[in-house]
Amino acid sequence: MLASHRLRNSKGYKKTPTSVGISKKCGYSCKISSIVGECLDIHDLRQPSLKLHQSDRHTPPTASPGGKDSWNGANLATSPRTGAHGVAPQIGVRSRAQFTVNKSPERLPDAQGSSLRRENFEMEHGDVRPPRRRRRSCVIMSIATVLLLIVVVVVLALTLSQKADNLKRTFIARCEKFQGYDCQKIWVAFEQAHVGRDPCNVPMEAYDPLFAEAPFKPACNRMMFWSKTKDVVHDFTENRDCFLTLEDTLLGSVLDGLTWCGKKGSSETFSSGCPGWKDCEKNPVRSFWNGASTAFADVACGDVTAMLNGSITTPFSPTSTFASIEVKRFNSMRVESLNVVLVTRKNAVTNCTNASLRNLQEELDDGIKYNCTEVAESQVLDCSSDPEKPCGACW
Ligand code: N1C
Repeated sequence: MLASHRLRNSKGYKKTPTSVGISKKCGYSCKISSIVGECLDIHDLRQPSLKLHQSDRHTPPTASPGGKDSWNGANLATSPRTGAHGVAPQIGVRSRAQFTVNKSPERLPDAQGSSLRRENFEMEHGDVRPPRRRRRSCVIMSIATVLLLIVVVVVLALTLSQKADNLKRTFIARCEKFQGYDCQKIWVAFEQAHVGRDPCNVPMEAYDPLFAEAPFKPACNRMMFWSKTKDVVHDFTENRDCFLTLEDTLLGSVLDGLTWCGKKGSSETFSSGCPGWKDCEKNPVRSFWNGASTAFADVACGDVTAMLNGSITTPFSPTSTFASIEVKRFNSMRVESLNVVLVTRKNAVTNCTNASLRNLQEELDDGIKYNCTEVAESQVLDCSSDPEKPCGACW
């Protein structure tokens, strides 16, 4: 700090320091060997900042924690060339001031004192001109940083566009497993629901053209609804044909597990940076599932099944899609009964007498019969893995 203070305040140091210049300043009255000390004694001690310097000049410079002096980055580490606290001259720094100092030690009479004076001098003069080498590495570092930034931006852009491409590829590939549909047309109907829109302002109705393109067909007595049992129910329906979930229909299947959204002013579909399920109510994913669940429940008919989770205290949660949308859409003109399969584990916390299930019964239209069966998860899994077993025997 002190050195930096001196550098800024001493008019002598602002000039390019040379042995000749300093000698002239001394009026040739000082010897080259005591150039630092005596020059200052004669000319500069009237300046308060340099009085400080004078009194301080026998004090070795203080190194910052990184081993660098804080004002010019000079290396203050012990140097074999300059002694215990010597300043190692920077390679490539060729100010004449340094030349003078480097040459002078043999001629300095007072070994310790002059060595310290020399340190101060070298510290203060060695780096007055910015070293060319440091400047060069600065330029190289800047170029490298800019290049790195460009690479990062390009990679990021490619990754994002690839992700969006992946979404379309997945959509089309899943869609093509269903025969008799124009998957490109369905993709376009899907896109129009969210592209160019605020991702928090996509209403359920935005998907009506999509639902019109691939409508949900009634599958009486085979329709399976679920809540908080996604894995076990799909494990079951993947292996057995006797039940059909929303994810087994074309639209449910193409979008299952995917995330998507648009952005205002953009014609793209994004698959990252989209709002989460609870971030805002009208996000494109939530609106799709709400719309699809409504449409799927609207066509429910005959005996309907719902697989609920017996390992949680509220298997019929009022905030679930099943409770808040589907059950409300079951119409007694079409639906004869709702059969709840309560999937339990060893230490089940819930059974068919659960309070939330009583709420479910009350929610149902009069005229829709209600049944509840507790079924061990292992029994459902056994049934999933044994296609020969008749579905009626599973619970
Ligand atoms: O809120 P939930 O269950 O009760 O919703 C399940 C219910 C099912 O009967 C489906 O018909 O609602 C329908 N449904 C899906 O088909 C579906 N597929 C994937 C609702 N949500 C669906 N998802 C995702 O599961 C959805 O993105 C959301 O995150 C969960 C909701 O599952 P949940 O709470 O277990």
